[in-house]
Amino acid sequence: MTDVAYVALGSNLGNRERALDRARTAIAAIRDTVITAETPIEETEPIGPQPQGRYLNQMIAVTTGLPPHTLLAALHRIERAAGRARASRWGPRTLDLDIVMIEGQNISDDSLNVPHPELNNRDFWQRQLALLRGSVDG
Ligand code: PH2
Ligand code: MG
Ligand code: MG
Repeated sequence: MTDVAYVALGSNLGNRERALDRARTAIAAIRDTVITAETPIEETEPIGPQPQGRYLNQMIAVTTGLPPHTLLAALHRIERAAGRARASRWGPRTLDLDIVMIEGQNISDDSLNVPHPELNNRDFWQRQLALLRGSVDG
């Protein structure tokens, strides 16, 4: 089975643009997974309690033969390999990779919620997702 998944990339620590570039390269190397579309990178105001720097955010569409939790594990490995530093939940981080949506799937368990519960609160995710779904659907 092939799924179409939408993955959000975010960084607000260190060389943010390089973190996103490297993340895309690493995602393209995940087995059975192909990046089919990317949005432009946008700079966004931080969402969350503590004062922190602005984020670079981007979303990509992938097709993948991996089950959702296997894709998630691969994304977590990429975050760790990026030397992800994260002080706290919602706090600044070098790289964050979130599965925002998978076409035709609703998942809700201890490790994965898809669609991502924050989708409704993030204008930039909604805009980026609309762009990608437009280009995926032709
Ligand atoms: N991610 C967070 C917390 N706050 N703010 C913006 N602008 N972009 C993010 O990706 C983001 C955030 C936790 O994952
Ligand atoms: Mg996140
Ligand atoms: Mg995350």
